[in-house]
Amino acid sequence: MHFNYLKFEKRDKIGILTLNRPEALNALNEDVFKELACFLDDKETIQSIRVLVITGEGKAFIAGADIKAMQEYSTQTAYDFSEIGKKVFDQIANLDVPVIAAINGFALGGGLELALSCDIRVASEKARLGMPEVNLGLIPGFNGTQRLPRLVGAGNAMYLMMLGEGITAGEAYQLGVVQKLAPPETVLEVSLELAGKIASKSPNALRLIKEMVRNGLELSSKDAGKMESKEFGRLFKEDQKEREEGVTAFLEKRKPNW
Ligand code: DAK
Repeated sequence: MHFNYLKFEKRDKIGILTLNRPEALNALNEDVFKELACFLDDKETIQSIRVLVITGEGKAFIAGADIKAMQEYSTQTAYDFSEIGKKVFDQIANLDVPVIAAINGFALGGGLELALSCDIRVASEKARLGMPEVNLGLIPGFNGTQRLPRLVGAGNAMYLMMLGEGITAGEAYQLGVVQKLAPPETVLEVSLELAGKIASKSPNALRLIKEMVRNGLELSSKDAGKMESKEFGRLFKEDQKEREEGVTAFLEKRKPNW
């Protein structure tokens, strides 16, 4: 598959997807979204990896939605942009494999929203993150108004969205927006190391953890608890090879093979 704005490579079982539009700080326009949707729809590629790492080429992760392109939007093109953007963000959030955002630089607006749709965020100590939409008379429109408060609480989310100022990676780490910091230039390396550890775990358990957390956030804690018990019970069906292998490997004092 040929892409103009994406690069993809595989290192062992880890996929590295790089947004490659550095001249515009990897800003998201419709073409970038179309390529992302196409990549994420490619089941064969996704099934061949255990973890996906998303990063940006150059000095930015993603500096937001493309502000220049927005100038020319009609009602229809704005609607199309919104539809494809939301599709892509949901594709990332619902991907069967864990997704790590390796935030190498600016992660602003739609760029931070994309990082929020990933499961874990690693950031360069020099990165700046923020939701500057309010400065443009906009609001975060790719579910950021929902994902951010679920991650950091309503007060912190309001603070970031209402002020529209960027914060340092260190501040983002303290708030819980980012789960790990890395010295500049090593963010990909640190992310890959983390991805490698995760890739050694049971793929089925990883998929279920992701499903339970994401679906559970939409349910009452009572219903979420029921859902978890049901899935936990299903792990003890006879065809659950990974659970069988994990437990057997522990008892045989060896590494599981899945
Ligand atoms: N869009 C388009 N181009 C951008 C861009 C962006 N978001 N950010 C940077 N660029 C371009 C710059 O215009 C410049 O292009 P040239 O002038 O060279 O042609 C090039 O990238 C390099 O940027 P700078 O020269 O500005 O680089 P600096 O290091 O000086 O500054 C910066 C870096 C990140 C502080 C600055 O570029 C900046 O403030 N960028 C804008 C950040 C921003 O406000 N981002 C939020 C965008 S609003 C929607 C859903 C969601 C959204 C919209 C709609 N719907 C559901 C419909 C989301 C909205 C947003 O994300």
